[in-house]
Amino acid sequence: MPNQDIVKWPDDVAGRYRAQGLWRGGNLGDAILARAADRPDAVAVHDPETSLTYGDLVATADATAANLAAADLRAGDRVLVQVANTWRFVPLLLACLRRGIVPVMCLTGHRDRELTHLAELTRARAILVTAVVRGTDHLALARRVVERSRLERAIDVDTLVPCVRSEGSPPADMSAGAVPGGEDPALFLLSGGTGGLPKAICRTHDDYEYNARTAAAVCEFSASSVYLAVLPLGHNFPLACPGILGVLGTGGTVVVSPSPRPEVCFPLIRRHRVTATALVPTIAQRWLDRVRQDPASRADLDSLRLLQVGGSRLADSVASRIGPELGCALQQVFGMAEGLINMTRLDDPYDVVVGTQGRPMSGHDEIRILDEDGRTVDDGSPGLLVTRGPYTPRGYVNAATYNRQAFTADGWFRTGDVVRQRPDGNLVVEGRDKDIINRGGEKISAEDVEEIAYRCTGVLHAAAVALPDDSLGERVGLAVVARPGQTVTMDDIHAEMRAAGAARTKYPDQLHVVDAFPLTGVGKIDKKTLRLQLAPAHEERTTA
Ligand code: OOB
Repeated sequence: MPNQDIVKWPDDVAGRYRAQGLWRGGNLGDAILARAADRPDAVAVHDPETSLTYGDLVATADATAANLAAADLRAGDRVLVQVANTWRFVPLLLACLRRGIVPVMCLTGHRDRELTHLAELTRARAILVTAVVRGTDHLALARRVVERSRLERAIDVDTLVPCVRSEGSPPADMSAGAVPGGEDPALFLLSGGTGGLPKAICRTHDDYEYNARTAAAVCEFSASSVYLAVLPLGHNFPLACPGILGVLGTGGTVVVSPSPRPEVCFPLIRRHRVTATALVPTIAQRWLDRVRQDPASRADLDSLRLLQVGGSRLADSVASRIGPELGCALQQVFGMAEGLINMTRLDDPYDVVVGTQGRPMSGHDEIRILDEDGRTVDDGSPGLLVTRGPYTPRGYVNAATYNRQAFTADGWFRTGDVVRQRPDGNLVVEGRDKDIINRGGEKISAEDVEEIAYRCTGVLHAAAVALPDDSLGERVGLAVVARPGQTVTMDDIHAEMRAAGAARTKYPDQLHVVDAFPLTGVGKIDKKTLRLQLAPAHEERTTA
């Protein structure tokens, strides 16, 4: 059985989701392109270089599917995808979905260490890459990973995804033959959560289609919506919350931005009359700064109706500036690759939009807030958020042992987030109970940073912690106890990071050599106290 590494929803629960019409049993790619036949001439995708109509998109996805088949990739195969933000991502994704080839959504920041791990974890057969991204030769990287892993080949997406014009002809039907769908795997998202290297989350055709459709409904997307995809396209937020899949599923247009910089995004918004986009708080802040510095640039944002912000905590003081300074509505989104998406609603009162991270997007989401003993907290008290629902899978891929920790016996996912629920149902994220660093929305496992730090000969003990950062929200702090008579410098640590082939975002931003770590009662490193001890040193940081 090829999918034995995947945890399915229990049969009775799946049956209920189907009976309620939440899960529709089809192929996600087909569902997303359902509107293409009615409007082959409408624009589906723009990027700074190319525009594709819905007809072109189907024709291009079709040609891509043929190229995937020619590369001997078949339904059920898994492929690592490390693609830059360009138009090619969209037909590539649709081709994979319609052929049942399962993309594993890697980030362009991933290097040898993460890619090799993901290849083994997911038992992927190939890696599909944009050859060069911001000066990094990803094809060379991919070839190196092929040599060191079970991967059979590296393929440049420029050759895999040709631009095919449909010349107004109705889109061909690619769906002939057995098309995977329903509860089959559609794609794997990655979790940067706890426990070392990234884990994979299998999202099915049914659950992800429901995810994109529900988010699009909450955000009131329609055929006139124009969505600017700014964040890395393989991330759940720009992909399906509602993102690319949500906007295409309603017949709208996606504009792909190669960069989050306001100098790049603002002209794209103006040129394509963008109506909605999604940002992490760090980038939202940069956009606000841009408008403050150059008030005329605000005119570029005229068409923008909705700015979604999520991925890490948006400070109330920044939230309150978005409406008045950017001239669009704010929606806070508190989501996760593992499923549950919370959103403030478009007609929510000001205090909800500015002061909360919203509530579950579906009435079928179940949430509970628990104390450390697993009991529901008193109303309004902070506690650990757990969740189940029609788009929250019941386990990570190929992670039986870890799943026993991350999920309760009755299938609730432990998010690791500490929240409180207001009487109006909205959640406020108060903190977290998981050992990660949320660096500008990118999640870094403290354990992985420590694992590499321990390779440094001078390091006796290592602890990575989140430290405050004015622009990123959090930065990677590393505290070490040196071996007697030895020194440890930032250069030593960075050299180990390089030797390990780790993603650049994991490199510590700040290093502290301390005499000893504070310990908890049971003798574990007390990271809460350590963070407090290091945070005041914020000003004297050593920056790489
Ligand atoms: C999104 O997904 P991931 O998988 O990169 O990260 C999930 C984690 C959450 O468990 C939480 O710790 C944090 O990121 N987070 C937030 C937040 N949104 C996510 N913390 C505070 N406030 C928020 N608004 O980050 C993600 C996925 C889909 C949509 C939006 C975000």
